[in-house]
Amino acid sequence: MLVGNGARPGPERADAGAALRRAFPDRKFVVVSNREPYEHTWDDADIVVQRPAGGLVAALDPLMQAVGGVWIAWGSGDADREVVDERQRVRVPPESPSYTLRRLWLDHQDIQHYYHGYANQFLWPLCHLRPKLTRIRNRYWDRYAAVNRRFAEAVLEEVEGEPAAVWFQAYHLALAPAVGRERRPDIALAHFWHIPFPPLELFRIASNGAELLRGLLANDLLGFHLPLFCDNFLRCVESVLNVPVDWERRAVVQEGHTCFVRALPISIDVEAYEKAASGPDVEARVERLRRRYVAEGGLLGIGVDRIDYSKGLEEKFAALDSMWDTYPEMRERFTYLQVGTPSRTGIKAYDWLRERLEEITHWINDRYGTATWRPIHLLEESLPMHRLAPLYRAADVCIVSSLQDGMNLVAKEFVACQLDNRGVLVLSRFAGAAEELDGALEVNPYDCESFGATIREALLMSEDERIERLNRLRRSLRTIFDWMVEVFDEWGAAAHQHDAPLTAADRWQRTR
Ligand code: ADQ
Repeated sequence: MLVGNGARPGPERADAGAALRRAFPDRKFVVVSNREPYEHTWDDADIVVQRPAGGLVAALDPLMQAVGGVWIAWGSGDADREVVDERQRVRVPPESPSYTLRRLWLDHQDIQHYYHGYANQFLWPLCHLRPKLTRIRNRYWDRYAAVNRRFAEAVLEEVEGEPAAVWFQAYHLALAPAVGRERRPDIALAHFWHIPFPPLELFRIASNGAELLRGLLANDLLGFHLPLFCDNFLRCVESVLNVPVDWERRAVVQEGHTCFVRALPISIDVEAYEKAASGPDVEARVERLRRRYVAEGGLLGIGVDRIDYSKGLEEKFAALDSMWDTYPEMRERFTYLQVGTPSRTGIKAYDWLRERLEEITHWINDRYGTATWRPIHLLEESLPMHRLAPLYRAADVCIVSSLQDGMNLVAKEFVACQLDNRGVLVLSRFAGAAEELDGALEVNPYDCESFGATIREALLMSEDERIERLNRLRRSLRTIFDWMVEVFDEWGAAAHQHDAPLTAADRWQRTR
């Protein structure tokens, strides 16, 4: 049950587990991702367990706890090797072990070329429409292919002799499904891509594009956030592989195997955010936060992003500059707090962006700041949920300025935490969330003057309009469990009825 707050009731964790069991009653369930759900690290002479931040891990871990199975991921903690058995496995969570974490080891070259290289300096900029930032290097591709093979080998070891359903996550693992399919055609395979898929004109930059597409087509179900990304993928298949696409069913049939391509927009654990934003302690914290950043009667804006060029942070700061410049009455009245987690450090485009943001922050603060007021606070930290939720609740406006974004979970987290009906969401039209959430003020982050004017409009909005918009936002907010139920229903249908006529789910999907 959701805590309330006008959000529509939706499925719960148990429903997601039930949907998985309905789809695959007798199969071993395996999740494969680059990041691991638990990391063991040294703290002086002790080994401690950390849970890396991130929406997906936070959502899939409870599901795995409920249904059991194996999660295969890169063992990235410096004490990870100390706790695994001879098959590189450890039972998690440590306090009540309920599923197996199988770790895969990456050496320095793997991390440089597979992870920082092909995944983050080729696929990421390509999929976020930034061709100039792509780096094409043979060594990146070679390692990407080799590490994908190793992930697939690990899957095959884990499911040896057993029927299985294997779910790959994200763009790090495009090739692994094909290796799995070739060796074990009976396994049910699905993949969720998590980021946009580029249009054909850009995808043609990928020298190994055909292999990427073939890798992904080995799945029974391939999920993207938006129908646009499905269409982009299917056009690439048609053109690059010269394989016919069944546009009616959004499917590709090859040698008797069908890959269904579906738009399955992800969400958050709404109830968990509502809870983290509730209670007397949180109320006191919200008051303290407001006192710290804004004067009596002042207004607080926030943004929460990884420091990544796809998030449009420079554009957001340009819009804030334009707003304080054009509307001087907003100076000293409105303060902006940007929480930005440093991300992918060591990659030039990321290090450079971080420096630029610090520079722009100083520049704006010098230009408009006074002895008692600092316009922008840039907090380069990763905050746990119990600190993020009160911040969302304390803000009068949350600004999401993505230049390209598969979905954007921050927009949804902000809506879930609006227990005081205080906040207005300013949301880039280029975030996938803008397709789904109804009630945000939409902006074009490239148009800094109108973006700045919209921030002001959000801050001066009447209470009636604010509440009306928040109610619409809550009604359009689905939970991560809606997403899982949809994924498992679609996947079950895909795996069991490759060439069957349209299912009810197919028909429903096509009306979206
Ligand atoms: P990301 O690009 O990482 O995810 P996003 O969807 O916004 O983007 O998720 C970020 C997550 O990290 C959120 O849960 C947020 O709370 C958290 N986070 C960000 N900055 C933080 C900070 N400073 N401190 C603490 N937490 C912070 C990719 C895609 C998205 C897609 C998701 C899920 O790029 O488009 O929505 O995967 O599919």
